[in-house]
Order: sequence, then C-alpha cells, then structure tokens
Amino acid sequence: MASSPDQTIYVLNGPNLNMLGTREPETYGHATLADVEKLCRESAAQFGLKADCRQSNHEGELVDFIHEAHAKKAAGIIINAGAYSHTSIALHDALKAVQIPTVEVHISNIYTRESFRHHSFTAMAAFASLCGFGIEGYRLAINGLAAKIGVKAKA
Ligand code: CA2
Repeated sequence: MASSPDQTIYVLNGPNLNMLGTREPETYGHATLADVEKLCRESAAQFGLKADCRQSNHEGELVDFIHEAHAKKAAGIIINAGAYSHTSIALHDALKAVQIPTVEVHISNIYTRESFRHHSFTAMAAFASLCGFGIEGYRLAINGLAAKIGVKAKA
C-alpha cells in the first residue's frame, strides 16, 4: 500500500508511563514519556506516517482512544497498556473489535519479572509483541508495523 500523507498511527501508553524517567531507571531506563513520543514521531515520519501519541492512567479512556483510532481510520496502533496489559479484557475486546493492525510494546522484559506480568490480554489482540528492548522497542514496533501495512521508508 502506498503511504498517503495523512496516514496516522496511534501510540497509546497506559497507566504510570507518564512517570517514565523519574524513578525505577534500572527497569525502565532514564528516558521520559516525552522522549518516547518524540522517538515515535520521528520513527513514523521516516515512513511518511504521523504518530498521534496519547497516554492515560484510565482504562476507559484507553478504550476510547482505540475507538477513536477506528473512527479516524488509523493505519495502526502501538500500545503499551502498562499494567492493564495483564488485566484488561476491555482493552483486548476494543483492539479485537476495531481490527486495526496492532503491535504491543513493553519497555521491560515482562517474562523475566513477576509471573503476574507473563500474561498479556493486549498481546492476544496484537499481531506482534515486543518486550525488553527499552524504549527502542517503540521504534522497532513502528518499523514492524510499517512493514505489516506495506509502507516503505521514504528515500
Ligand atoms: O515494561 C513495560 O513497559 C510495562 O508495560 C510497564 C508497566 C508494567 O506494569 C508492565 O508490567 C510492563 C508499568 C509502567 C510503570 O512505569 C513507571 C515508570 C517509571 C516510574 C514508575 C513507573
């Protein structure tokens, strides 16, 4: 598929990710959410895509963002639903309902952490899932999403 100028991907970050860079650097690194969002906008731009970045600490608002992505005909979703990844059937159902190509990202390696982090409802609704790459995972996710939707890097 050729990239049109208004193709947008939604980058959704969930609860507590607004705290990035302020504590637990051994787990989440030193980058802030603003750094993540800048990285996403720049990575998306390499494919002629726009990254619309949202963060919420509220499950229902994240569901609303997914519905909005559908209403706005978003080309893809990158989602790090934080702890809701492990608990939220509502987010799983929203992602399944909208049928937008989705990549799940986790900054940390959820499989080397507590067992309650080993299952992800959002991963079940995504075509791919990345964890353990730090914030670089968002760039990798955008590259993978672009490949999935057939958008090539601009020369
Ligand atoms: O590794 C990830 O990206 C997580 O989605 C982060 C969630 C955690 O519940 C998931 O199991 C894995 C937690 C986000 C909290 O982020 C903070 C960052 C800095 C300081 C405090 C919290």
